Amino acid sequence: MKLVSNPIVAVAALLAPVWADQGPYFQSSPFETGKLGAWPSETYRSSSAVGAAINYVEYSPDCLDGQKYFIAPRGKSVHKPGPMILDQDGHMIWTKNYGQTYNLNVYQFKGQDYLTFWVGNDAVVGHGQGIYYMLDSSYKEAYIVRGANRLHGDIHEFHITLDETAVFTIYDIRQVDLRSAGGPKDGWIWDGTFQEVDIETGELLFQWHASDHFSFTDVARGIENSGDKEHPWDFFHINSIDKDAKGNFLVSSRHGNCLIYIDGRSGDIIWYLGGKRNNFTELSTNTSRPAVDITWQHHARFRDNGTAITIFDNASRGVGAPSYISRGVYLDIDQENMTVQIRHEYWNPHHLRSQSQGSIQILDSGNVLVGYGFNAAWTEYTIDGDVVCDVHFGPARQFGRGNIVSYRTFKHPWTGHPKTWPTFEVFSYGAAVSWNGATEVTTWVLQGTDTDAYSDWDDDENFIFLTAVPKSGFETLMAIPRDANYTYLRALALNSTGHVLGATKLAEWDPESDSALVIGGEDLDDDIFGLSGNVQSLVSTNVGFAVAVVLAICAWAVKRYSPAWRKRLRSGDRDRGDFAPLDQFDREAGLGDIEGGEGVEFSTLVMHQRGGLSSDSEREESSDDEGKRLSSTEK
Ligand SMILES: *[C@@H]1O[C@H](CO)[C@@H](O)[C@H](O)[C@H]1NC(C)=O
Ligand SMILES: *[C@@H]1O[C@H](CO)[C@@H](O)[C@H](O)[C@H]1NC(C)=O
Ligand SMILES: *[C@@H]1O[C@H](CO)[C@@H](O)[C@H](O)[C@H]1NC(C)=O
Ligand SMILES: *[C@@H]1O[C@H](CO)[C@@H](O)[C@H](O)[C@H]1NC(C)=O
Ligand SMILES: *[C@@H]1O[C@H](CO)[C@@H](O)[C@H](O)[C@H]1NC(C)=O
Ligand SMILES: *[C@@H]1O[C@H](CO)[C@@H](O)[C@H](O)[C@H]1NC(C)=O
Ligand SMILES: CC(=O)N[C@H]1CO[C@H](CO)[C@@H](O)[C@@H]1O
Repeated sequence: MKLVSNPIVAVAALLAPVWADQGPYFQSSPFETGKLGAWPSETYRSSSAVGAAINYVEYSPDCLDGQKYFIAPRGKSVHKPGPMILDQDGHMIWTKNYGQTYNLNVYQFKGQDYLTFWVGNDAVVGHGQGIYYMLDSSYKEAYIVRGANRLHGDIHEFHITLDETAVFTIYDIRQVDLRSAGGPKDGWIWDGTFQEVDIETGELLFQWHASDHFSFTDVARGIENSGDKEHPWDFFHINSIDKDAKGNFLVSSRHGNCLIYIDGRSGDIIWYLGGKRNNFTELSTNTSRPAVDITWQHHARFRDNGTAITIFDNASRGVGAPSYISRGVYLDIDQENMTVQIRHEYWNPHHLRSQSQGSIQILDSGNVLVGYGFNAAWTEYTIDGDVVCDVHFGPARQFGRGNIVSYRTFKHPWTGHPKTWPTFEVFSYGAAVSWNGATEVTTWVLQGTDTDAYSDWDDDENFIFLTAVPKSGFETLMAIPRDANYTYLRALALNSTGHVLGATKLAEWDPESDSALVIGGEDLDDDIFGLSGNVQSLVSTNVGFAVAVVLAICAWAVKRYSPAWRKRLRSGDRDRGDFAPLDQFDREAGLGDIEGGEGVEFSTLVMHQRGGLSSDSEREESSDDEGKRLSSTEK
């Protein structure tokens, strides 16, 4: 039998952990100007996955609620698009190369949490044709939801209702008489359509076509794309669906600048909020823009049992047209007296104008998360609208160009137990380990052995403890003790109570070699990992191991909860940006040298805080004329 591990080595490793993936930036001007790349990202030694890097423009510990962020980065600069989960510290947890992905979210279905998202062809003028995935906590594709009647699921909405059914958007080509809107008798439209289906059987429960109920003359955009068969007119532009306890639907029509409330049996429109047929009397007097003036909005959801609605009011018609500052709104509606009043507004501190996409979520903590869709940003607010954290996942210089976008942004609790092997790479006296999607790992343990007999995996005589290191992000680096002399190495993943959750395959180790020799690893879709129950007994009998695990867990807890550690962690970022503690950060010096791009106005980015809204309202007014000019010439 080999030497038993050396706890001193383990302690040394704990005191000087190496931070593998770098973690978030704080008010980094190189990040915002694009000096860190068109898509600032994290790459790893043990995995070919690419994680989004984030920059905290505003930061507060009040955002640390233990939940995860859900985005789906895509766009010209994103070379590996797909669904992505980040932890509250900005480290990636999971991604997979699904291609163009929209609307990554978490829903409960029959008591289990599922990751839901759309994948497909999004190059169909402003909408898409694809399918919806529901992944369980092991990242297995538990359900695939498709449109019924051979129609394709669209990017804009996938929502699991209170009845545990799925509702989603569809753009269905239909032939219609467009003479009422000044078009041809033999006209063609992309009809704003939605379906409600049974998730398990795919059975169609309800289907609704906008052109059966919504007048062509009630839209805010005139006929575009000529309205012939080759260029159908997207007259309604459906982009969100919710269903209330009464069984009726709330649908957002972007091109109608309104929300409509639809009878869940007849499909008739019960009321309009905003747009040309607005039914509501506005009670708000203290807001910069009335509730009934929502424009080009997204993501309408009922709140408070149908007595309130939240909307991402992006107020921007699209690329090329004048844009207005986007806001999140929380509205109180009285469906008896037909009144509406704005309870809260959420204004981004940098006055982002999102020409498309965006989301608003009320978090479990009571805070509000607004995703800026077309701009690579999200902001967490208090319920009253004060900014708590403001985060960019792409350079602000590129905002407004759509190079890095995420259709919506969400924050939820999530526990992932992947059924893959953790991936491992060894180089000289260093080892790197990661486990795509695993949320429960707190400690990595390195072991050595001289046998590669796989049948001996549950034979604890063969594996000798080398070191233990707290998990430090998506990837964790471990220093291999200098006195180690084994032919093979592997790493074990431990949770916070010291249970082994998984093990890497064996790596053949050559300390002279800088490049890795790994048996296994890399492939994110590797074999299903079947860890035998005996691995537990294998490690628990080893005294050095037990000591190290306790130390590793303590170190992890210190890192997790101690402000001092956090500070130290952050001071390590000094080289990576213009790091400065938030209270000392000099905006002029930090971001002031950024030159304006076509997108966001950088003077705005630098100078304006929440109080600066008034000057922007003036600017809005002056560009209003431009808006009118453009829409009149377009007609
Ligand atoms: C909303 O207005 C329409 C007319 O545009 C009317 O037919 C409908 O009854 C109104 N709905 C409510 C709930 O008042
Ligand atoms: C929700 O609203 C419905 C009527 O729309 C009412 O019957 C129900 O009691 C309400 N539920 C709660 C929890 O307030
Ligand atoms: C509608 O208005 C009436 C009269 O102002 C009021 O008594 C009633 O409570 C209102 N309904 C609701 C649901 O607030
Ligand atoms: C506007 O005033 C009403 C009534 O005082 C209040 O309930 C609401 O929260 C205010 N809205 C905003 C956005 O300040
Ligand atoms: C490692 O062990 C082998 C035999 O087990 C021995 O020949 C070799 O010299 C050792 N190397 C080091 C660096 O200790
Ligand atoms: C660690 O994993 C074991 C085995 O899966 C489980 O029983 C235990 O509850 C886990 N500990 C925590 C804190 O989740
Ligand atoms: C208050 C405000 O900004 N309203 C504008 C919203 O956007 C439309 C065009 O998208 C303008 O016409 C409104 O004036």
